[in-house]
Amino acid sequence: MLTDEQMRYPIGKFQPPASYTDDDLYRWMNDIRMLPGQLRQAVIGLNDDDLNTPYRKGGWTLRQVVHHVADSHMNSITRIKLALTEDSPTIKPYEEAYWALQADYHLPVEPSLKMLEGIHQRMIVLFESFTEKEWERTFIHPETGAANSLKKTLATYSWHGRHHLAHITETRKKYGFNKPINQAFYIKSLVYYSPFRELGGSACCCLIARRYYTQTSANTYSCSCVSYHYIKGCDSSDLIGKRC
Ligand code: NI
Repeated sequence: MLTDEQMRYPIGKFQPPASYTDDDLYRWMNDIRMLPGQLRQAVIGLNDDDLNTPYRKGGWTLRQVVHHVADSHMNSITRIKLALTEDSPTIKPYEEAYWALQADYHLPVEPSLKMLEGIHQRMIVLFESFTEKEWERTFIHPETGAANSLKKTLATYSWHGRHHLAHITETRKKYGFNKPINQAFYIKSLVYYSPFRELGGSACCCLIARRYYTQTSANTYSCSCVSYHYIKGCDSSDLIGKRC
């Protein structure tokens, strides 16, 4: 179990990458693809009291963490698009500590999970379209004056998502929120994932379907697929959006 101090950076601080190989970019893009589903799974079964638990003394509650990730990545995609469409623009920072005190941070986490699903789907389409020229485009952060390339931005938000995901998963371990979810609602996540590298480059398919089961009586469950991610080139298009 991590101490409060270790909980500040449960996966370590962000280290600017030493390299940006194709494999590095591919791995970070996968992190972006997976995060919305991983976050959804991380909070499943948490009640209001659980969500109002800080991940460390004086830290944000799990609820604030989820809303923060949505706000942060919303700002990120704005910066990405500014960098794509303007010549090294200076972006607008925001006061994340004060954002986390606004009324919308008391909402259930669902609105922010939905935001992240949409934002990450759009981020991935952008990243997949990039050539070396786009990866090298930059924006300026006014606090440091430094130019941030879009490939560094990808690395940063891969880390940022995993960093906050760990706040939630480690807090669940700490407080025993991992009690078996045997309530009216649970989630099963199905991942069909075939990296195109392993398929010789000719085919790629990634379908992440999340099925929600709602217990309707002692022995019956209703089920719905509510979201999925799909990577171009997959010939399993008959699976897309299929109800179960
Ligand atoms: Ni953050």
